[in-house]
Amino acid sequence: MGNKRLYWPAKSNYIPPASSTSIPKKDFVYDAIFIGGGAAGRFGSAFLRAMGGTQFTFEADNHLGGQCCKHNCVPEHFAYDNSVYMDHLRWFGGQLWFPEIPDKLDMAPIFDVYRKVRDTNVYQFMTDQSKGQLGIEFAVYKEAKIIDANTVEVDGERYRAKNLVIATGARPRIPNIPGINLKGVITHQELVGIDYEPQKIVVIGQGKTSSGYTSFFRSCGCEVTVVNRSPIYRWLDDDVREFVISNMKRRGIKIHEGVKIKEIKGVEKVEAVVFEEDGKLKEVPCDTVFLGTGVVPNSEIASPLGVEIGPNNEIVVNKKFQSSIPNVYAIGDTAGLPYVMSKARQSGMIAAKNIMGEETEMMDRTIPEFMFTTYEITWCGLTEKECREKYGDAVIIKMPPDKLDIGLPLAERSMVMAHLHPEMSGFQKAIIEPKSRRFVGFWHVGYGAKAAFQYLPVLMDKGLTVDEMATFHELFLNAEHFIQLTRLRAGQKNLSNL
Ligand code: KPC
Repeated sequence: MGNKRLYWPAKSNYIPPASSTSIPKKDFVYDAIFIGGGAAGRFGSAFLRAMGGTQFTFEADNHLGGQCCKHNCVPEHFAYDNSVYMDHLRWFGGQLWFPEIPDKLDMAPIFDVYRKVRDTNVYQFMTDQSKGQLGIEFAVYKEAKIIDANTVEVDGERYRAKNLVIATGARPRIPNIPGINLKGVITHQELVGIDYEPQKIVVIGQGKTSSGYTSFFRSCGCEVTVVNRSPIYRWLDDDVREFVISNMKRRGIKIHEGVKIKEIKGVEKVEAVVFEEDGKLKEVPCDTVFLGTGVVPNSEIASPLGVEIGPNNEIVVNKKFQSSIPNVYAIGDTAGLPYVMSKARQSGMIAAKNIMGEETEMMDRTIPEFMFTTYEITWCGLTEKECREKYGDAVIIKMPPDKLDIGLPLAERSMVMAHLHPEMSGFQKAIIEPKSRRFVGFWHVGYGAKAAFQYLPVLMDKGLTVDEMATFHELFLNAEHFIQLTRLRAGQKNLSNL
């Protein structure tokens, strides 16, 4: 069974104007041919062009920008934004000036709106920017076949390049569970094209993408049950995890951890999920199963080359994103973990630099991460436990302090929550290695701190101390309270928790 579902649902009507796309040259040797024009391929192509190189990018789908604007980042954030509004209306309804909302709100029209805007605005922007501003040469609806390390075949014609860059992304991992092919078993890809109204959803697997959708389903008023093989969100700091999970449960999401999924039941359509928990068989009725069981890199295209493939089907690369054949690069999700946008885009840039003769490796920076529930959860660096294990000690600055259900933190977007439901306004934590007085981790659950987490790891990697942060200028009231809280402790010779 495995990963045989390779279709790309949620079809789009967008067709780029012929004047925006290019005709590849047959009697020419490009510096690079990119296979795939998603985030990695598009940024790589743009960077190579900017450096004066020649490229051609073959895209199998109808647009550049890849899964990001089709099934991943954009719909995920759109669902999250809707989710927060619905969640807030549910908690605020009937108080202050807030109206009451119905128990069940439909999600199909939400994705209808998303698809319309995507097809007309986002795809068009991808075309216009790529061609007009960046000078990328590309063609869409073009399935490329690799012939050798310098040649691809498209529509029966052969094209040549000094380097090949494989940027074919990843697909959802479909677990081997009886009933997995029943109607109503969907991934985030099918969700975007949903044409019925789910009422009862079982989410199998709680990854960083399914987490946001889990809360979105609940915000819409669905009955939502999470089933997971192991404890969920094991990557989070313990205090952060506690706040996040307790707030999911507070909103009525049922969570079963450490379970063994036995079967997805149904005749034509999914009807229930059966799993084993504490040695007992349990059955949760549902009309939809949402899979959050990870992704698999699309590396099959490289099989004619015999490049090294890793354990999760990724093309194995070095820090220059070269495969085991030096002039064949793999970038983005095709090159394996981490499956994050920043790596996708940077890997394109790094491959382009190396192709153009500027030897470059990906810098060993701390990578910030985020996920959604009805909160934005952002982090970089170590958990408190990891800090104690590594350095033997940790000083913690957090808000709210232990056992205090107070309306803090509070800033834009958490103000009303902090006043109406103080215990739910958010949570944040900074972790300091006390001997060096350096920050080693930042964690935030709330709203509006994500942008800061693009810069905090850079400062942290440069050795940011509490004494230095105490000199920063906060824009009070600010989503992350790290600056002002740090300043309250920086005067201490021996730092203590706050
Ligand atoms: C709005 C938007 O830019 C989302 S799609 C991004 C795809 S890409 O710029 O190629 O990473």
